[in-house]
Amino acid sequence: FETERTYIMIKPDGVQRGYVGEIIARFERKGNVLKGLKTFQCPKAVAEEHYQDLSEKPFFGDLVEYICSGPVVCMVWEGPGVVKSARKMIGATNPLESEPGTIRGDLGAFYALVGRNVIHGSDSNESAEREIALWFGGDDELVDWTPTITPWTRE
Ligand code: YYY
Ligand code: MG
Repeated sequence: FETERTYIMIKPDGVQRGYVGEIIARFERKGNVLKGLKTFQCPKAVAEEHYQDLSEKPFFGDLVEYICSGPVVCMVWEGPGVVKSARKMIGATNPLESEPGTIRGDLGAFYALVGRNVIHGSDSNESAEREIALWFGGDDELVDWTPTITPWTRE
């Protein structure tokens, strides 16, 4: 597995319901490395750019409004194959269809609303780099570090 980065964001419902710590703990437990973290009140233009591929969808306006409805928590996680493993940990888009044990399966099914699904994770390496550049102001907002335990955890 290649060491790579992904963009993870706790959506306003996840923040309001107090799941920031629980979600961060799951990514840490998996052995990923936290390279960037901030709370952010998203302006409409950023949400529109983030979801640009969905701009023709009927739910686009609601989606943008929801992402801007309260603070989000923006994160960059690094790890081997983390783009795919994060998507697995997050679960299916619709919380009612996400498996138990996934973040959406465990924390999202509260609503039975596909749009309120607690968390975002990049769907490819290209999306990850685009989204990191969009949500973080530049490399000064990220820290390049390696945990001291790494020789024990990686071949
Ligand atoms: O990557 P993921 O978040 O699992 O789903 P996407 O297909 O990229 O859609 C982004 C976002 O849009 C989704 O998390 C909820 C919302 N959405 C919706 O409100 N209604 C749909 N039918 C599909 C997606
Ligand atoms: Mg997506």
